[in-house]
Amino acid sequence: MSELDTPPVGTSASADLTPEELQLAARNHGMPLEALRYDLTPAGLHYLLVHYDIPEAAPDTWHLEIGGAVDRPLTLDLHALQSCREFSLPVTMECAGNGRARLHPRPVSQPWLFEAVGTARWHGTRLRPLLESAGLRSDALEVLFTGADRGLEGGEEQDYERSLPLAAALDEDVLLAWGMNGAPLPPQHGYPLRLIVPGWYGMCSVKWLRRVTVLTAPYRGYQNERAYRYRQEREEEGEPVTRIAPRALMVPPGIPEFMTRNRFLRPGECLLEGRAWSGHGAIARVEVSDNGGRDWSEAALDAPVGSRAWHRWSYRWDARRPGDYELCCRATDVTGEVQPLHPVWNLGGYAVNAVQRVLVTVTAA
Ligand SMILES: Nc1nc2c(c(=O)[nH]1)N[C@H]1C(S)=C(S)[C@@H](COP(=O)(O)O)O[C@H]1N2
Ligand SMILES: [Mo]
Repeated sequence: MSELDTPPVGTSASADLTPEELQLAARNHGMPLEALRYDLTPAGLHYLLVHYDIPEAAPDTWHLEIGGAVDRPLTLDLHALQSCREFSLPVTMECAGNGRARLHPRPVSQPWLFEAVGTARWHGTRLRPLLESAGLRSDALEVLFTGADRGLEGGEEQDYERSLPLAAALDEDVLLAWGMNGAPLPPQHGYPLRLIVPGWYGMCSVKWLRRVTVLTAPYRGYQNERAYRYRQEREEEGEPVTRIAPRALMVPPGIPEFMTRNRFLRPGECLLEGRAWSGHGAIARVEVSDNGGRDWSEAALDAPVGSRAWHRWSYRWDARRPGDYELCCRATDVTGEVQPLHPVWNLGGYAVNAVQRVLVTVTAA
């Protein structure tokens, strides 16, 4: 029996999406790749992922509780929060499952291809001063963030909640956000309040945030212990999924064919452009290939849109010769980490940052 005959539970060796994957794909959505043109992704084009349902939120009765291993637990309503010192920051956020649908066998979950990313300016206040004014106890180890949404996952009924190591929660750029791109948070992005953890995959940025609990022991809940771990087999403990791996994406050039989305282009020079980002720091270089990754050329790289946000890149592609091309782009970040050419498999389909491939036909004129 070949490996593909016995996929681990929760994967599919079939090219066809299951009805459950289609259901998820129709509720959640990616950022159309042409929206890579914007420095800040308009809210409606930002990717969206909601595990359960968008909860009802009455702003007048909303409270955020800050408790656990603190000396002075706090309860803040929206008005009290919004009278804290304002802070806003452009942040590139990406779902840990981005790229999952290109694995074989495919982990059965939200079937992202490339587009589970977006950059918004998030408006709110820094988390750190609030934790400090609550008085962190010396044995504080982690901080747990709980949303108002509830569901079943892996057979467990749960509030959506995720814990962060204390040092990560104390990062100066972690924010409690009530605004997105200068407007109130839309319901689907966490109204009235969400956490934003720059540099970490999206699952850490808990939406509809209602409770912050300082913990003195490692959190053992579902979203940290069972989901979001790099594993080859279900029984493995695995390593936690944390920061965003580097990735570059391009705006697919030319015009698409409706069903295949393959691209068609008249001969001539073509300006390729896109974005690149990493949760480990800035991007050091972006390279472009027009032959599926055999040869690479250096793209021009702009300064990032913000210290925690993507860079624009561009490349003048000589597309004068008619024919079929496989365009690729790949990013290397300041730590030297570079995107792999082919997807690297793991059970949950996390951080699959293999290079983007775009099939382009340069027509005869
Ligand atoms: N409360 C809550 N927070 C959540 C989620 C959720 O389902 N519930 N999804 C997480 C995941 S997996 C991602 S990738 C991001 C997506 O944020 P966005 O929909 O605003 O792009 O939110 C995170 N925060
Ligand atoms: Mo996600």
